[in-house]
Amino acid sequence: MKRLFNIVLASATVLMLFAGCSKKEGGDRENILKIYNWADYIDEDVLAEFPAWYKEQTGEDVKIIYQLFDINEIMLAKIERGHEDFDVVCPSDYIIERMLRNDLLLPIDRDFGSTPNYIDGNLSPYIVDCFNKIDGNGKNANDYSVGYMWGTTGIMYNTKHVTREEASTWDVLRNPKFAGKIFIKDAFRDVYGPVLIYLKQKELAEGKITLDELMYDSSDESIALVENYLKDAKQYIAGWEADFGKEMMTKEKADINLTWSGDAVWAIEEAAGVGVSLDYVVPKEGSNVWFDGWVIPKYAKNPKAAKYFINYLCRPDIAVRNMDAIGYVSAIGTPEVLAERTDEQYEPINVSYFFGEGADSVRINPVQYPSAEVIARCAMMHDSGDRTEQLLEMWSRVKGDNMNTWVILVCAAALVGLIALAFTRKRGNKRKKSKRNRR
Ligand code: N2P
Repeated sequence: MKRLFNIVLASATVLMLFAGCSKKEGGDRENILKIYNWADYIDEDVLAEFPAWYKEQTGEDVKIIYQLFDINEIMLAKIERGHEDFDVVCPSDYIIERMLRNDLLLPIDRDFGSTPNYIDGNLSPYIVDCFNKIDGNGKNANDYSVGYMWGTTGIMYNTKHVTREEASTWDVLRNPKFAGKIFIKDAFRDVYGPVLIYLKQKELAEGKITLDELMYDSSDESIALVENYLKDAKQYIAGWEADFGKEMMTKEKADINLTWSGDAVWAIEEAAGVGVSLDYVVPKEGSNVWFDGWVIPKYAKNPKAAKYFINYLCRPDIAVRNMDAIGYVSAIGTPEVLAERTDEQYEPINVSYFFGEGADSVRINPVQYPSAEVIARCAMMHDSGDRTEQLLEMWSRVKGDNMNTWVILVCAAALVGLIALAFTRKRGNKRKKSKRNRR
C-alpha cells in the first residue's frame, strides 16, 4: 500500500513539473526541488509539509518532484553517466565515497539565514565520526553529505521455523532446512561484505586482517570465495528482492531474509499485527554497518532548496516522525530522540556510542540501535573503484542474469538521457512557436 502511494506520489509530482513548465515560458526550474530517494524512506506528511516550511523560512515557493530508487548503482548511473539534475539524493556510504572521488558533489554550506542550523549539533557524533572515515580523496564527507538513516545488514527470520541460534550465522543461507524459504536483498555490496567476513573468520580471529581492511578487499581471490559460497547457497534461495522481502516475511512465504535492519523493524511490527512472529539478528561472525546520507549532486539546479530540505530533515521532531513511519533509524542523536525511543518493553543495552555518556544502559529496540557489542563486529563498506565491475559480474553470474549488469545500468542511463532530450526539444519547440506567434 505504502509502495503504491509512493508510485502515485512520484507520478503526481512529475505531473506537477510539467504543469509548472507549461504555465511559465521556459519552466520554473528554480522553484522546483527534485528529490531522489529510496522507496519507503520518508514519512509522506513530512515530505508534503516541506514547501510550506520552506515558504515560511525563505518567503519562496517550491514544488517537489519526488523519484524513487531501490538500488544504489541505478541511482549513481543516472547522475554519473546520465548527468540528471536531481537537487538532493540519498546514497549509501560507499557511493558517497565514489561520488566524492569522482567530483560529483557540491559542498553543503550552512548558511540558513535566520533559520537555525539543525544539522550540526543534532547529528550523533558517531555518525559524524563514521562519515569522517569515508575516504573521499582528501574531501571530508561531512562537508558534502549529511547523515540520514543508518543500520546493519543481518538476518530477519520467522521465529516459528527458525531458532535464533540457526539465524545467528551467515551459514544459515546454506542450511538445507530452509530450502526455498530464503530471500536475499538484491544489493551486491551488502551481500558480498558479510559473506566475505564469514569466510575470513579464521584470518580475522588470528589477527591476520582487520574488519576494516576486509571492507576494502575486492581481490580476485576474495570474489571467487564469495562466488563459490553464493553458488552453493543458491540451491536453497527462493529469490533476490529489492523491496518485497518484507512482504514475503510478513505473509510467511519466506522464513529467512538477508536484509537491512530498518526493513526488519517495519516487517516485525507489521507481522505482529497479524500474529506472525519475526525477529532479526546480526550474525555472530560480523556484518556491515551502513549509512545513507543526503548529498547535492553537482548537476543540481536548486541547491538552495536542497540544503534547506536537508536541514529540515535534521529537526529532531521530523527525524522521529520519519523513524516512526519507515522503521529505519535516524542519524539524529539528541536527548529528545533518545527519550522518544526509550521503551520499557526492551532489555537495557549500551548505546552510549550513539547517544553519548549516560546511555550505557538504555531500554531501546536493539534491532534499530545495535548494542555496542554488535557495533564492534560490524564495519562500513568502501567504494571498490574499478573493481566494482568484477563484483557486479560475479553477482550476475551468481544470480544467473543473462545480461551484464553494467549493460543494464548503461541502458537505464541512456533512457534517462533520451527522456531529457525529448523534454528539452519539446520546450525548444514551444519557445519557437511562441516566438512565431509574437511576430
Ligand atoms: C528502504 C531502503 C533502505 C536503504 N527501502 C538502505 N541502505
